[in-house]
Amino acid sequence: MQTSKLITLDEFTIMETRKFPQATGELSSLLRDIGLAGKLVNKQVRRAGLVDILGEYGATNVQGESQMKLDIFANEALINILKYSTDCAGIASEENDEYLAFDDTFSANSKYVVLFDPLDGSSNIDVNASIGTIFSIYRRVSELGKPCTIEDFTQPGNRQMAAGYIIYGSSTMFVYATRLGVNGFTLEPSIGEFCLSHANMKCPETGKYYSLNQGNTCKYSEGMNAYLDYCMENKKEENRPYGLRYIGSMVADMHRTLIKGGIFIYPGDKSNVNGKLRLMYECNPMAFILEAAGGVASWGGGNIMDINPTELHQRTPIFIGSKNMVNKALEFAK
Ligand code: P6P
Repeated sequence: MQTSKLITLDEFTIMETRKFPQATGELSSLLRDIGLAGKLVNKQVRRAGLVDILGEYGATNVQGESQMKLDIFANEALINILKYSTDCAGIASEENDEYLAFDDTFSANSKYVVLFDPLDGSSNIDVNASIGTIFSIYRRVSELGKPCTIEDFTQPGNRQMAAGYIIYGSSTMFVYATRLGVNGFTLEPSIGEFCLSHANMKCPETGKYYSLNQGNTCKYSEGMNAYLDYCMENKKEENRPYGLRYIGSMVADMHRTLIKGGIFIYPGDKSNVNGKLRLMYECNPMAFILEAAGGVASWGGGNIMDINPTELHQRTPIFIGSKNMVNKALEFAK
């Protein structure tokens, strides 16, 4: 039986590095470290119902959200692996009030920092819906050899070197983007490796799904409600009405949007002018991925990745997905 050549994440990142003779391999090594953290989290997620890891941790995070035990496990797995890697100067996490500068010599001489949401969509854990880890990688702007600084963690999204997510769904996938493009890897449990399964991923220019929490309609602007009417209008020749798909887990909704096309929206509204989702470790990485795949990501008045951050946990409205659908939505929402 012909066995197709499996290309693991490790092999793929090394092959990508070879396209840049001056590359040191540090970014590849960092991606592999994050992949290892994903495998550790996956092991716990897959058995969450069997071990005492479900249920609330009892603490609340910087967002004021109750922390699920899996949140804490995922956060600590990422921090510990990146702290002892040789390629990360420090991290910022949704679960931590402040960034962490790793204080050993190796880390102080590393040129990258990583921001992440360790387990996004964690309110879905107890109902076994897909959840995910989101990460964003920047080259630091602070002096090598010294601890990283807040300026390393508040760069605009257009300075990202790489970004990606791990989705713990019907299968576990590692999807990441560099400026070369977007590639997806599916975990093969029998060998414990992420293997290339979705090469050179592209977001279709249009799609048939819109994805938002329609329960918030009462808080939406007139323009947003006009857009919803547009989505639900009976225009067969324009493939409308669109279907509504909303899982309530950003990684799951974004993974579908990347593969099938469509639009995901979490807009500002009358009670939260900046919406709910976080710029640095949810919206910027997803924007980087979707734009590398030919999609568009806007805050409603410009590109998400052009926002100059003022604080680590700031929120932003987001309109993201198929180019034609986002541009149409912006005509209404502006
Ligand atoms: P809402 C999950 O809590 C999350 O941060 C994202 O993963 C998801 O897209 C969003 O919030 C869902 O928010 O208000 O619709 O429940």
